[in-house]
Amino acid sequence: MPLLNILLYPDPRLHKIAKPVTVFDARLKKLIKDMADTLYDAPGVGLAASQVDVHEQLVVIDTSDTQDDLQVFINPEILWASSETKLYDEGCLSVPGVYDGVERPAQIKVRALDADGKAFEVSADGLLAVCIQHEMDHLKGKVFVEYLSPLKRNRIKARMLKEERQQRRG
Ligand code: GNR
Ligand code: NI
Repeated sequence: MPLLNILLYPDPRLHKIAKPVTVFDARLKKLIKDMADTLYDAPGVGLAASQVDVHEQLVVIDTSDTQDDLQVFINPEILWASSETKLYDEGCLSVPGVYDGVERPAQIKVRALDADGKAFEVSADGLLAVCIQHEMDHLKGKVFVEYLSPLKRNRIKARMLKEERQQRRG
């Protein structure tokens, strides 16, 4: 069960647009398993395939405290979003150490496919609604820091690049 490498902002590969999944085979199941292992190891509440340099519309989410409620969303679509919004302090495994407020619809209804290619719909609010929208942004090549002011985003970018340089020097 190999852990996958998570791309770090501002890696340009985080801005690639994910393509729909069309083949529901053993390779897809293995990718889901490896993404779940990577999510739980991090640990995080959600992981989009884009973050592990696989540009397919696949997301794994587990908002439980006990890491035993994995939800898989393939080719997800937002069917409905509330006009009511909520400000939530978001973080991202691709931007470690950064947390900032993002305003999004508070409630959503989503249609997606499961690991077997079967369609399902869910209504979500709270952290699950935030997380689904955050992960779907990743599939569109968008990282949450792009909602912040250019000033904040540039500071985050500079800090991430500096840490990356220090990492390389050991
Ligand atoms: O682990 C994560 N926590 C989180 C907290 C608030 C809002 C969104 C998230 S998603 C994030 C994992 C991640 O980067 N997913 O793409
Ligand atoms: Ni993220």
